[in-house]
Amino acid sequence: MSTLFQPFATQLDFETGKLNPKGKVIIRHLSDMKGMYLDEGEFENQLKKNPLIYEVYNVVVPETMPHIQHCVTILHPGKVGKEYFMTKGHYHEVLDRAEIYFCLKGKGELLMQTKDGEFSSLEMVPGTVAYVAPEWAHRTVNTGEEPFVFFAAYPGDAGHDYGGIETEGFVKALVEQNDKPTYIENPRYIQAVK
Ligand code: PAN
Ligand code: ZN
Repeated sequence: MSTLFQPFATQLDFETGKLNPKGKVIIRHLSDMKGMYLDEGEFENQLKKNPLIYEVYNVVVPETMPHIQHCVTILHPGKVGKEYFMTKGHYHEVLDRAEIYFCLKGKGELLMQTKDGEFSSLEMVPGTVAYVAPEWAHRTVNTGEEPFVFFAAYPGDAGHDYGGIETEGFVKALVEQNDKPTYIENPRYIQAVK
């Protein structure tokens, strides 16, 4: 056998969104998202039950170039007050690394922003292939009533910078108003210091 990295395949179950083999699993509960939801009282209330918010199944490949990281996220339905369940969101540690999101199941929104405070969002339904361009932070939000499942692929060395979003927050938040997902300005958003 050559010294080259060997090709391999992973099986994705379209029903559950899970991978086989499972790879590296990341499970985030509400308690992992302190300070991220607008309604702090409702956040504290729901901490008693500490619901599962999302699961990420990562295929294990080296976190270096020229490899391609790939994974599936299962974002569960629910709300904290009026605000829909969402991922933490991040910039890539190597800021100019892009990413592709491919929606397999459920529905949601992909929120993106730059360090200059520019904001963009895309609706995600099964079949949507979204391009997260270089330098855009990204967060997903489940606006539906079933799990929102998407596949992602990104350069091996991208890494994740969560600190930026923990400090800044997102420009906008997605809340239910008159039974519809509605964007509102996030009063706690602070533009990044560059
Ligand atoms: C995705 C995300 C995944 C979970 O695979 O990592 O959806 O979101 P957070 O990482 O923000 O918790 C991705 O964008 N990877 O780069
Ligand atoms: Zn990413």
